[in-house]
Amino acid sequence: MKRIGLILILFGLTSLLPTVFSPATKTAQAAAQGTLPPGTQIELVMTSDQVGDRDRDYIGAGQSYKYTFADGKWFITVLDLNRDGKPDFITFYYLGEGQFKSDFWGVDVGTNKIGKNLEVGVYENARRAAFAPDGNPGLDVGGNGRGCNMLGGRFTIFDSKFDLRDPQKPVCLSFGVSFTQFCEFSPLALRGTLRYNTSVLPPDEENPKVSVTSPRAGQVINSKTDTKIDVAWTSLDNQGVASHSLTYNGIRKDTPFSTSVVSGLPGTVQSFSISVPKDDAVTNATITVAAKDNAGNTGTGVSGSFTVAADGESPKVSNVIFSKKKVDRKKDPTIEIAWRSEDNLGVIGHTLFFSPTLTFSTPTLITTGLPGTTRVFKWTVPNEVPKTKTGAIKVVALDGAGNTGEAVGGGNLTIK
Ligand SMILES: [Ca+2]
Ligand SMILES: [Ca+2]
Ligand SMILES: [Ca+2]
Repeated sequence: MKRIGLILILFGLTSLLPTVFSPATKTAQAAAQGTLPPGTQIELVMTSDQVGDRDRDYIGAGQSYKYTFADGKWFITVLDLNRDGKPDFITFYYLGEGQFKSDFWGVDVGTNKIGKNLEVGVYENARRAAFAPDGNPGLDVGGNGRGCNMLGGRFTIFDSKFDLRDPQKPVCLSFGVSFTQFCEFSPLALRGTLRYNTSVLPPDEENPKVSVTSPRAGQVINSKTDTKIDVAWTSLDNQGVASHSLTYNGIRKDTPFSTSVVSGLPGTVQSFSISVPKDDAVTNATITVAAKDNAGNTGTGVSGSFTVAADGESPKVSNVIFSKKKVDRKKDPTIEIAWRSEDNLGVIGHTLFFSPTLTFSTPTLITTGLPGTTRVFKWTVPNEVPKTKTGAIKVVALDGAGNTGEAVGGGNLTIK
């Protein structure tokens, strides 16, 4: 049910080129521009939807494509089907060479059935170009042996210039079209852009993407000591981010708030510091970063939920105990250390030190970065630790605001 006639059209066409596209001259003024000269700028870029392993746009088969002038032969035909002296139907053919030698594509764009010529604008409700009913613009992108019997879609012509000095041979000087095609009215699309000798960019319909990397989820900003919230993010856009704005959301004194912090930050900026009032307290706090592109499309990212707290309270550590009083490394070099720790806002980490005496003047780091919920650690005493009969272990607990508390156990631990 899919037509594969394009290759026949192409072979027919190439044999006619560079003469005028004669079958059309009976009914319309037409021109084929023949092999495009060196220095031509042309590019066809397409992506084809695919969902899962099997559901995909038929024409593009779920693949992405990009062809430029260097990748093969290109041909253009221009038609004036409604015979008012201005082109209303254009076809671009691509015949691949080199690594693309088995590729061929055709792109038809027509405005003849809506009584218009090829003018810059947005064209909705497109139908298969050669058979478009009155009132519908025409589109048809096919290739590599695949074509649609019926199709829906839309396209935007963003550049369209012709040399009309010879009415029998309208010549396309520059053209740009971006299209979305639904083959056989499938929900899966083939999307693409064709640009011919144009510096005009296609309309930007893609939102920027934003990811906020700071503050982190669970982070506590201590408003007794910290004076700012450091916000950091990454933002990307197909045509570049133009500006950023930041919003601070949270709950202060049981009242939710959403405050615009800054807007109009340049697109290149990806960090900002927000001042923290002394002793401020905010729960469920988040920062939303919105990025805008030049077409006004907006994308947002939200930070992890953090807390602002006036935390002057350090964690408390107690009951540092051991599974044994004597470690004989020749027999069993391990010892279990356990402790208690607590904090008004929660302990977020533990660090353990060993010292051969209670002075801790030359401590050995046992471990760091233990989770706040971990309160036991099995230590394998390394050979570098000196022998002692007065060994001691210090446990340091850290809260989210950077406060630390510690306790020491032992003083009589024997290591041999
Ligand atoms: Ca016309
Ligand atoms: Ca964009
Ligand atoms: Ca605390």
